[in-house]
Amino acid sequence: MIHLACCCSTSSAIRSTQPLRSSSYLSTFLSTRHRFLSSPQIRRASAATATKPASVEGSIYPPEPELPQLLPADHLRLDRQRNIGVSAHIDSGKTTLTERVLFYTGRIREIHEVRGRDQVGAKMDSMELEREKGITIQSAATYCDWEASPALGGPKKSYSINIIDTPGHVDFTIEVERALRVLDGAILVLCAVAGVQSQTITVDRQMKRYNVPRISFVNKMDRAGANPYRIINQIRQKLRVPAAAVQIPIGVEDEFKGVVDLVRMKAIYNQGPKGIDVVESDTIPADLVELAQQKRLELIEQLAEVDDEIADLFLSEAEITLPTLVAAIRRSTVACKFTPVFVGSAIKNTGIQPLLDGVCEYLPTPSEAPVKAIDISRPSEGTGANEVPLVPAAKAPMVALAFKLEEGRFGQLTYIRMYQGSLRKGQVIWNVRTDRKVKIPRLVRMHSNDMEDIEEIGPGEICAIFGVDCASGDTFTDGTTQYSMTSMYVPEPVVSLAIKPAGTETPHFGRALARFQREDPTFRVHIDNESKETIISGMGELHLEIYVERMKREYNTPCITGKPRVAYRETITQRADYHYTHKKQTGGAGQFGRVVGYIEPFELDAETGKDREYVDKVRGGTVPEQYIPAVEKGFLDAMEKGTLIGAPITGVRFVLQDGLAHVVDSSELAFRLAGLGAFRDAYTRAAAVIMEPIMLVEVVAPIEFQGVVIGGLNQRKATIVDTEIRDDEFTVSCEIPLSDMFGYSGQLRGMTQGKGEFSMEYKTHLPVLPNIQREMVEAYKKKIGQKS
Ligand SMILES: Nc1nc2c(ncn2[C@@H]2O[C@H](COP(=O)(O)OP(=O)(O)OP(=O)(O)O)[C@@H](O)[C@H]2O)c(=O)[nH]1
Ligand SMILES: [Mg+2]
Repeated sequence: MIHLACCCSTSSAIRSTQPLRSSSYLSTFLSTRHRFLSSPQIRRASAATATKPASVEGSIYPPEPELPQLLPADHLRLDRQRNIGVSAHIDSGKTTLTERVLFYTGRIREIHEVRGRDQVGAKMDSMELEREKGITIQSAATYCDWEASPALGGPKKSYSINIIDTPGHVDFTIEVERALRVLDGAILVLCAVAGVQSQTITVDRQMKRYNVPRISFVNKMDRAGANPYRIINQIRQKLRVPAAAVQIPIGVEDEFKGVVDLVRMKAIYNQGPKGIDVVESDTIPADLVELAQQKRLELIEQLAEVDDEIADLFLSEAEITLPTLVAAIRRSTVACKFTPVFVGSAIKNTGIQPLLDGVCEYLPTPSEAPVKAIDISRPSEGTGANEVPLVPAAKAPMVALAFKLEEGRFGQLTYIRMYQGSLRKGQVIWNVRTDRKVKIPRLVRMHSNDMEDIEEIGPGEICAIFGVDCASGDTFTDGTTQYSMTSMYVPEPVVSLAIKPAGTETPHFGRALARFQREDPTFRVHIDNESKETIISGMGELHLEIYVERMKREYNTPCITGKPRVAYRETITQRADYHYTHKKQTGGAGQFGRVVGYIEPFELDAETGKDREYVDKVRGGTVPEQYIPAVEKGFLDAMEKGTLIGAPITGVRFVLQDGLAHVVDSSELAFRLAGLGAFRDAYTRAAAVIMEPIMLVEVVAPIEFQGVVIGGLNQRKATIVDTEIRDDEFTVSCEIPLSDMFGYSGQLRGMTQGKGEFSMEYKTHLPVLPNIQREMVEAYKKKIGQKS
């Protein structure tokens, strides 16, 4: 039996994929035209054809699609197009940097600071809460045009750049995830003092997951203790990314006033109000000439490590010309083998324009960022044979991915990335997952929270459609293809809390929760069957706190919340067989369903988030076909709540092999209950364990507190992973169960006279210790016993 997880956006979409059974659909498929063929038909057909022997291949499948060609006009357009994300650890200056970019490119007239004295706030932090707290909560998209100075000289060239400014706080990591999923390149911002921090490491992982090339920007060069070379070493060592400076600072801290471009060996200064005038000079300050030469050589050496052409020239001591050097930096950056490092200070308006030139020079065009879709009309049996490269040609059949939703008062705003073909306002397009046609009533470009209407958009662009109902992760086509983009990684929630409206419950309560859940796949809501409480879960206390606050502000629904609790999971560690009969005879029609099979551990797929699988191995119709999905429903019901402590279950494969039905007494309900009962029965023999979230914690504090801080962490069952001492500060990285982290911020403050800082991110779920499991199970039994 074959499962096609074809057009899944999130793990829940994957879970709902039904097994495909009959080969009789083949005739339906063959007699239906491919254009606007309904996707269930196609899916069934693919399943059916996939089970056919290879010898008949070629005769019955749809012809392999011809790849669209990029025309000269496409190249002209794409060469001047960049889609970039700005990502980094919290507070490194992403929004401040983006504000400068918008100012220098003429998109905004005034610069407003994050938490500035004028109380206006930066353009990209448009939400009231973002402005109040001075942090980015949601990623925001914008676009601008930049007249870039080419490294090889000559007249300026005009580029259009789509930018997504992402939040740094780990609780909003899904915002980074979905931005990087659709962007071609990124600016990794680092603080010139703090360097690589815990979130930098997370963002680095996310960039690697989606193969996003990056240039690095060492910001805050005006701060005391700024040192770009230390940061470059950290990029090499902690992120394991070959890196080298392409600029060195002219002056540091208070004296920072410009950069030396090591590629062209020129000094670049910002002058005039807000650093608007870029002044270039061939004269490098005398005290920097030697350092510049040394760092230029280091750049070439680093490139020689990753690029054969430079390696050959370097070894033969041949001259490396400017065009060769620029081409090598670009080639190795685009190939994700190297990151060029720029320096600057966003707040002091220094070094931003050269960074923008770097974006245009070294980050990929949309045609250089290879993207594949799955042609779900073609069989592959997991071989990947139905993967099709998408080509950003304007005349190609349209393919776009919905990567983010926002629900406003006037309808849903859906951010899309155009991968292939063009889209016009009023056009009818196809949602591959739902198999529905939709008309695009409004097409807009986003400028943070402002929408700017457009008539048409081409491939390689980012825009938004207004008033279209769909889910995040849906693929749209023009109906001539059945291409589906793969899903993105959605981390598991780690904290949950009970919530209820402070006053009487109004429809606003449910409406708000439904909206937040639709917009944010890391925010989940469920009702606890025993306590009847509404439980919300998310990525951290701040994440949930923000939603509770938004309920009050945006829905006029102040809420009362319970204490944050760790979001535990249950899973099994060994296979267990089941032979289970659900039977009930109560006067009228009875209920009968027998199922036979086994459950076994299923490894989580980190890429797709898929954590469960239902496998139908029934032969000879012992369980009638119409009841097979009912058994799966029973299995999914059982997964919602484990019997150890009532936590959701993950990581199980449920295999149905055999069974028995009764002509009169069998029904869907009977088989659903049989599936549920069988699972619960086998669960008791499958060595089930409770899993808890383990967090990666990084603490930075003055060196004199090292002893107490490490002592405190050990008390909390930390596994120390790394410690680093730098000047008069130390950094310790460790892994700690989340349940041992509550109250840590207060303790750290107390231990370090308020000078210590820590950050925390979700790493994984791991089993709790056996004695703790016993205690938890006992406590749960008691709780249930008291209630019943
Ligand atoms: N000294 C100095 N401070 C800066 C610089 N750039 C930004 N800041 C300050 O750093 C703080 C954080 O800036 P943001 O731009 O909000 O940082 P962010 O990376 O967008 O933060 P999140 O989105 O919340 O992760 C603000 O107080 C800025 O004024 C800089 O170049 N030098
Ligand atoms: Mg920000």
